[in-house]
Amino acid sequence: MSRTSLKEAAAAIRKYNRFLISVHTSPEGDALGAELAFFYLLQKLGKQATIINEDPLPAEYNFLPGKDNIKPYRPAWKDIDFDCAVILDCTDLGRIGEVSKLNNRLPVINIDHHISNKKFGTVNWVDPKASSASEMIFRLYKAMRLPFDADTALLLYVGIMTDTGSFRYSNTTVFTHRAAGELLRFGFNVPLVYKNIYENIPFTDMQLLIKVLLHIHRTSGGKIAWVELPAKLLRHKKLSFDLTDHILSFIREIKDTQAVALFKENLGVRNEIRVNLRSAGLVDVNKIAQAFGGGGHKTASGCTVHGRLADVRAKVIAQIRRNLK
Ligand SMILES: [Mn+2]
Repeated sequence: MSRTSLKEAAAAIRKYNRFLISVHTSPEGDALGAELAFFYLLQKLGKQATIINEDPLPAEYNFLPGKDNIKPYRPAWKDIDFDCAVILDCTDLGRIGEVSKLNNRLPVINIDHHISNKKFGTVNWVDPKASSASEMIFRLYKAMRLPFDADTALLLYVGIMTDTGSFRYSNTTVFTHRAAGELLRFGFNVPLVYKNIYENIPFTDMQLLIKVLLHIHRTSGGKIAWVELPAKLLRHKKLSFDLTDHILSFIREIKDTQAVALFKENLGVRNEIRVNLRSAGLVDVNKIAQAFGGGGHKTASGCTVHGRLADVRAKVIAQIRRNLK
């Protein structure tokens, strides 16, 4: 099934000429790597492309080649005449935020690897077996017989590496390693890539991380662990570095933990909580996120829930408890 939709996606890409590219808000390595590598793919085909993201690049991704091609959303972009939108790494159109206002009547090519994808596109190439959107773009290059170069190789490697937790999560397959191996031939500095993304936390952010980790709560005999990021803790932070993944991966290392939840009060919006969920494998956190209008993968998901922090937390924890194995 996915092979047919890969062909359909490739055919649609050949057909159009002026592309709008976007990814989800709070973009991370996979979203950024996939969209920039896809931007270069379109350039190789001689097409015009503009990348528009609602949120800026987190500081740890400043080393990515081509990052200046990512433009912030402005309502004035409406005047630009696109003939196709390509949305990457998104379960639904709402995930691109304000940018969705730009593509009202445009045909949409939806390229994604989330099992909860809503198939919102005109063409939907959704492959939940792919480790990452970047791995799908890798396959697209192959299918369209386009060559990689040093920049695209680095971008796709970053996307695959970050979404697989550096090749240790269950989404890592033989194909993932084969793709990474082929990309590595371009000879970029892997330790430096790793250092840039994971070992580059500003000291003040590290102090915030430690403060958060001092208040890890556990319930159900330690099977569920959770932390909160209240707005008052984040207000003074410049939000340059994305700590979410660091917090979640630290907590999931605690013995006997089956599910981890992070509750973050969104700044600027009252009573809006971003919930990030991780599972050690037994609990299906995609199902839990979907109960609150979100989604993702079986072992990593998220949702945005309206309500007071304590109420949202109680509801989500109760739902996780019902889904414990
Ligand atoms: Mn992804």
